[in-house]
Amino acid sequence: MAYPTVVKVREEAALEARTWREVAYHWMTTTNHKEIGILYIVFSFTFFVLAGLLAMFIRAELATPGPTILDESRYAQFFSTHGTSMIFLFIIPVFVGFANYFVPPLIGAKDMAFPRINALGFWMLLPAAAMIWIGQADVGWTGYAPLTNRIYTPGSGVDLWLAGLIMVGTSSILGGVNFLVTIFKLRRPGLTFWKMPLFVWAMMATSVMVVMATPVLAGALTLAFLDRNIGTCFFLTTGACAAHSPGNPGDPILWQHLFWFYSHPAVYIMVLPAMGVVNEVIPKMVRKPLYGYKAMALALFGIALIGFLVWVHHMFTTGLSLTARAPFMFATMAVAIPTGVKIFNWLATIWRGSINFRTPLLFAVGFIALFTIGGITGVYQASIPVDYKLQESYWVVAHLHYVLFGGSVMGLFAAAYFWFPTITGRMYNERLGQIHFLATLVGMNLTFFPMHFIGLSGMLRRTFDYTNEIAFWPELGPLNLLSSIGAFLLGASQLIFFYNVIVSRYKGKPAPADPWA
Ligand code: HEM
Ligand SMILES: [Cu+2]
Repeated sequence: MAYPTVVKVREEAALEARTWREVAYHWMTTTNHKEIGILYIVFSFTFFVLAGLLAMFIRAELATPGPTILDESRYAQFFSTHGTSMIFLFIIPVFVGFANYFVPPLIGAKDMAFPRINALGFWMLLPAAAMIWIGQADVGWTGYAPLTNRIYTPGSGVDLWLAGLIMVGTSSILGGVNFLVTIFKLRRPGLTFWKMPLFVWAMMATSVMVVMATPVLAGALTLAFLDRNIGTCFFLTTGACAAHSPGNPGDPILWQHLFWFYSHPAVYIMVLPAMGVVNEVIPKMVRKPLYGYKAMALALFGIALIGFLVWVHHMFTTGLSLTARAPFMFATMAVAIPTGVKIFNWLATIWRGSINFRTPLLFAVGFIALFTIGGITGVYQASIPVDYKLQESYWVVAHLHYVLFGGSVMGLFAAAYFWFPTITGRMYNERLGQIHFLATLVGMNLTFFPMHFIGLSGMLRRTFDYTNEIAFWPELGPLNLLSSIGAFLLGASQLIFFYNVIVSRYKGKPAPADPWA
């Protein structure tokens, strides 16, 4: 009877004896969906830290008026790389990671439909990230034309940024197709769409958006690249373009149409997976079935559909006619309907549940509260006249962080704590998780809430120095300082999360069969 133990001991010895080369080779060649999921998650959190460090520089610079630690061009590079990385190298890939790990088992599949393409999608992100970080382009995450043209921004930074984003986009499309084929073709027999877990529904809606929107971004980036490098005139009206094609000039506004046709849906590409997570977490933690399953699934697709019909709300001040703009105002406000369905169904699920106040639930409820604030400030911006005041101001920075930090990142933390026991087989430290939640909640509101007032007081986003503004609006001093203090608290509180995850991964208590019983 000693035999199995001996084999086991040998296997363990073999595992320990693996050199780092063998381990590296294993991870670099794996096509297993769980391992690729982990690669995505580790990659994304690395860029959360790096882009978060840039945010600390930004807020340190803005803590007081006048230049302090950065200069103007460095500042522009930092907020651009911060925005680009947070979106394309953190939030979007991190949910691809969790979905890689969980979608196949949730639908009874052994792996993704195309495991090698899955690996390719991940490995493309590395050179892409390197290009974006080496490039340090200073054109915002939006890369507006004609700023990206070589006439205005020479050097190779923007080329690297464009090429990097084309690779990120290609990786996204490969992932989107893979999820759709997996969900459509590899479900276990008998698992109809109406029986699928809502996280799978969310990934299905997200993947439809990825597959429909991302090619438009990739195309637009390619055109901008051609404008820069072979002198085409898609987005440029001045210089050589005015001379050589007078009757057929390019149009910088065309860039905005193409960019926002992708980038508004991208907001939902970043939020629908978080909603999917909240759909899984809440029923489990309040020990009640989800209220309104079908409505929740349809609402995901409702949001995805409307998400494609609203992009012009980013362009209310570009001189389009009112007739062109008005439908987009109403369409934008209509997103509140499916979103409201979700919010009220979550509240109805929690209502009279037997509530288990553990960390995943705290972050899920944090998601509902903060995402709702971001949604409400969005309705103000959707109103054309109000947007004339808010456009390009710090109000927008407040809004976008309530949606992306309050929404996507809170949902992401709910996922991370909720699935930590499944992925590692161990429990995280509950008390540290709760402290992390509280510190994040306080830090996040302290950082971003004052930005609404900073914006209303007349400070524009992408501002490096507000010495002139402060002469007119003295409140900008204390408000900016408050926001910076919040940012340092927010940054520091993430260390609690990383400490908890790393220590618990090796030393945490073994997870019981049902960690949330
Ligand atoms: C760690 C906490 C964070 C802090 C303190 C922070 C701070 C800031 C600040 C101050 C700006 C405005 C810079 C300017 O306009 O001059 C900014 C821009 C931005 N942030 Fe963050 N941020 C944080 C996290 C995030 C996250 C999690 C995301 C997205 C998932 C994000 C996405 C963006 C984007 C897209 C921009 C716009 C960049 C641009 O104007 O092109 N940030 N951030
Ligand atoms: Cu939008």
